[in-house]
Amino acid sequence: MESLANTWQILCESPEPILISAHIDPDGDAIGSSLGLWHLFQQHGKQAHIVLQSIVPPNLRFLPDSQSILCIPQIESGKIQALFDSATLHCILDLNNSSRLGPVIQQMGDSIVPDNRIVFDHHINPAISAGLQHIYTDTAATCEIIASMALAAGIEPSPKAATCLYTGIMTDTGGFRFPRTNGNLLRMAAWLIDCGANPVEIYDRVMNSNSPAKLKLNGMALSALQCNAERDIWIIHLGPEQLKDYSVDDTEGLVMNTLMVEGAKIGALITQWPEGLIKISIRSKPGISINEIAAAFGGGGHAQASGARTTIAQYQPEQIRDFIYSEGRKKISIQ
Ligand SMILES: [Mn+2]
Repeated sequence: MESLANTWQILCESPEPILISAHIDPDGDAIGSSLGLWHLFQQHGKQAHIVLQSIVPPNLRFLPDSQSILCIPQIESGKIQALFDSATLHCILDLNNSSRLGPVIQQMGDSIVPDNRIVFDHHINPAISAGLQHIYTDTAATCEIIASMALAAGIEPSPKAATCLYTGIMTDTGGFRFPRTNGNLLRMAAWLIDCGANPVEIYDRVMNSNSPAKLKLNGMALSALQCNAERDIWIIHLGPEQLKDYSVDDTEGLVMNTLMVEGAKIGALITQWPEGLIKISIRSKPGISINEIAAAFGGGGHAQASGARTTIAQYQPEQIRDFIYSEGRKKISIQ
């Protein structure tokens, strides 16, 4: 395994353009790490393009140069294909299974040989072939890894780069509250603030950006809270009728409501969409690992934060709920 400093050297010596991708339905860490790395390349006069399956969520569009991100729904796919045809290096961020790139990017990415992929990620159970893998499951965010690379390479991130990297660290730690928030992470965040990230403004732009409709959806989710007999697993299930005016992006973060109940050890959000998609998000308290529950539905993620996508053709939401109750109890009992 190369050191992060050596990997930066490899990146700097790579032919241009370099492509950067992160996961479908990008969050603050996916967008922040992609743009953070892109800005580090900018500082070094290196030509790079960010190509994503999904569009940038509205609350992350304030990030410097987010409008330069090339998203499949917004760009003619031939242009993105041409970039893949001309690029020799693909940086893959915040995912460790190429299916998480999304179908179009995954397929286009196949034109770049695995040896010329570099993965930066912090999820468990990697299943991706890449020439270089910087997968550190003890880090809080991919942005932390990119910032560590800058630090190791002796680069001071520009204010724009620092803003993007700080954002991903803040969002993936739920504002420095989730596991893996430690002294090193806070020192890293402090360094990014010293480099020009504004923590107050970033929090305001990312978090205080809900539409009234989204807040009402949150209200609907709170009203739908249900639990098992032991009252330690709390689940929100929203059906197609409740979601018909919303998108998957609108449900981001709703699952956190489930762990706010006193005594809750596992929480889940099951959303059933009008077109048949079922999205599952599962969270747990430290010491309880729930990624295997998500894996049972073809998903994955972290020990304490996992998710999966399936369809109504495969599972009824009630089956999923009951499975989470029964498997969740097993996880809690072995704690
Ligand atoms: Mn992440």
